[in-house]
Amino acid sequence: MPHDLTLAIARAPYTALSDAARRHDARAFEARLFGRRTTVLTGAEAARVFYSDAMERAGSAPAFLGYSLFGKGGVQGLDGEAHRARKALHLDLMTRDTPAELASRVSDALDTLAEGRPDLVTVQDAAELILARVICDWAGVPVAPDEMRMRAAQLSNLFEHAAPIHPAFLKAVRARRQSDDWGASLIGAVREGRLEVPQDRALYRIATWRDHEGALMPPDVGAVELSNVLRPFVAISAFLTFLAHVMKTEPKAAGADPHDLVQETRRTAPFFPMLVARAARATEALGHPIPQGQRVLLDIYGTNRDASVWDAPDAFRPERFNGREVGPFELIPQGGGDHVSGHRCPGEWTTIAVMEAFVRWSRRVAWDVPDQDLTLDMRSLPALPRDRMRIARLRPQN
Ligand code: HEM
Ligand code: MYR
Repeated sequence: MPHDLTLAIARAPYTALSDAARRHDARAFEARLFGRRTTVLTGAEAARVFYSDAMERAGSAPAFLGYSLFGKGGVQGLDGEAHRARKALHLDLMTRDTPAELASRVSDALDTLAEGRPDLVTVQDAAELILARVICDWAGVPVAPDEMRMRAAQLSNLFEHAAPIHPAFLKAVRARRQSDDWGASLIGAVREGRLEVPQDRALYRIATWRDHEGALMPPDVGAVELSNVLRPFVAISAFLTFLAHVMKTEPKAAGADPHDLVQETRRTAPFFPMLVARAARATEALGHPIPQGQRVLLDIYGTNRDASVWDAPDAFRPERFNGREVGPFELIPQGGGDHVSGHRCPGEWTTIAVMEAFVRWSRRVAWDVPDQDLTLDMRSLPALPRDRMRIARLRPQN
């Protein structure tokens, strides 16, 4: 009887899979999850199998994610032709200029924040509000000034409480319902001409997009895809919090090249712990057989710390990225493999650009770090610092 990992994952969502791999002395092994046989894959070599055409996504994600983070009917759960077509919608929204444009808007908002010389800022909360404002404006989604805080909290609740290991999960469920209602009414309003949105904006493009069979998306599915643009952009806030955190806790952050610092932070931050798929046909990984229909978990956190790829994987060393070519399965905080044909995150370039803008901004301003709990809450997803990274006496540097 394979070992049941359910409790271990609830206790240590980031490290349970690589700990189990060490115990099995294998990077592909069978375990149980909620009583069901599950293959666990960890490390760059095994990750390649997770992205092979033997895997499918439909119906593989745990049901709770449909009520929280992802909603129902979105690109994350599609396969084959339907996935390719829907993915093209997301990739088309990300033109060559999009990452720089979004990063520049965030950079301006950060400068405005520092000009106000606030005494105390909680990086996580301030970033969520700034990012929500920027992405709604960019996407053509109208939000009244007095509504903005509510929408930012709603979008944040989708990813901060997505897993039911905490009573706050109910916040995510409520946020999902509100977000789906909001999105469906926006899409209806655009389709009926009650809301005028420029044709190049994400809201308009999603509302009028037709699939490979020529059909519009049902409004609730359109709402899920709209939230797939708004929510993850707001989730970049967690990476900005992790950046501010390493700037305080990691001696090597100070002089690092911005790109290297961003990559090392993405590699090490406890953010998206693991992914789920199912074997569409019998296959194998590193000699370990995977029967058809079996659930398969990919260990994201452990793969980013794969010792056969990264020297001293637990050490924070931005310079390891200097001049280094990174393979498609080696650094997978936002998924691995190919962005077009696979499920890899279409927002990866935008995430990197916004993070780099934050690093550059941090070097134009000064702040103090008041006493607080800087430990990461490793049982929460994402595992933010417990006090959400408070900074004090934020000011432009002369
Ligand atoms: C997919 C993480 C930012 C849109 C993914 C996946 C991960 C991820 C782990 C799944 C990969 C897979 O299933 O193989 C993150 C993290 C982000 C982030 C940690 C930063 C906080 C963004 C941004 C956008 C975005 C900024 C868009 C504006 C999406 C979409 C998918 C996706 C639509 C589904 C793609 C598919 O199923 O084909 N992301 N992402 N993400 N991400 Fe991101
Ligand atoms: C996004 O919003 O799509 C990207 C960032 C969300 C990170 C949320 C982390 C919680 C993920 C739970 C995954 C459990 C997989 C079995």
